[in-house]
Amino acid sequence: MKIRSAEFIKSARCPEDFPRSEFPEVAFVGRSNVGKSSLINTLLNRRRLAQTSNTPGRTRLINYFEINNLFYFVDLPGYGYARVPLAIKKEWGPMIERYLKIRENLVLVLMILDARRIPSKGDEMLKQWLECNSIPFRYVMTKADKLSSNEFLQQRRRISDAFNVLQEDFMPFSALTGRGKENVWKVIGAALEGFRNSKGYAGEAVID
Ligand SMILES: Nc1nc2c(ncn2[C@@H]2O[C@H](COP(=O)(O)OP(=O)(O)OP(=O)(O)O)[C@@H](O)[C@H]2O)c(=O)[nH]1
Ligand SMILES: [Mg+2]
Repeated sequence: MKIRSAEFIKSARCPEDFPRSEFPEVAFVGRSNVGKSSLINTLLNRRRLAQTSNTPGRTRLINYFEINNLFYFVDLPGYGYARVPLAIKKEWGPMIERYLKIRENLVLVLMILDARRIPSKGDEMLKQWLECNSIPFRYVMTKADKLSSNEFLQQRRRISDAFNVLQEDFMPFSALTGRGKENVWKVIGAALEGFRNSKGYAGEAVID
């Protein structure tokens, strides 16, 4: 994917704040500190467009980025980290749920999992919730650089068992090495193309 432009648009908390545009959007969800913002930066070849941190709970609002004047990436706050203040934890559920339910042009959710960890209760609840609400989503196993090839395969088996889905459904990724970047773009590209086709758009392709 050629990135011609990538810019931060706004931080939103409630539906009134969401952009009123027809652009399709791709959202990134997962536990705090799992690497959602880093994944966005890697995909966009930017170092600090989405703010990242060693401290969980860095992203606290719904952050919109506009790419190539054609679509949005939406960086969501993470869940499930014990040290995040209670007020923020309480706000997370309703804020994300509202977002996921209301955005008609949400073409794909990427659910980010730490390759080293077994899915948490929060991960499982989110997976079930996405399924129940027929929201299209795919899994990315990030921080793959922290495991050897064998460890990664072992972990992928454990995680896929926990979720009861095929191992192939988990895309390996590393923000450190760039591993998996092309593959994740392929999945995003297919979702964006599907949206364009469903709308009967002609002209310039989203993916090049
Ligand atoms: N080694 C390694 N570190 C990573 C990777 N992705 C993210 N990190 C590190 O993990 C930490 C958290 O990354 P973020 O991208 O801020 O995580 P987040 O999911 O956006 O976190 P919240 O906004 O708090 O929910 C940072 O210190 C990153 O440098 C990766 O693929 N490999
Ligand atoms: Mg973040």
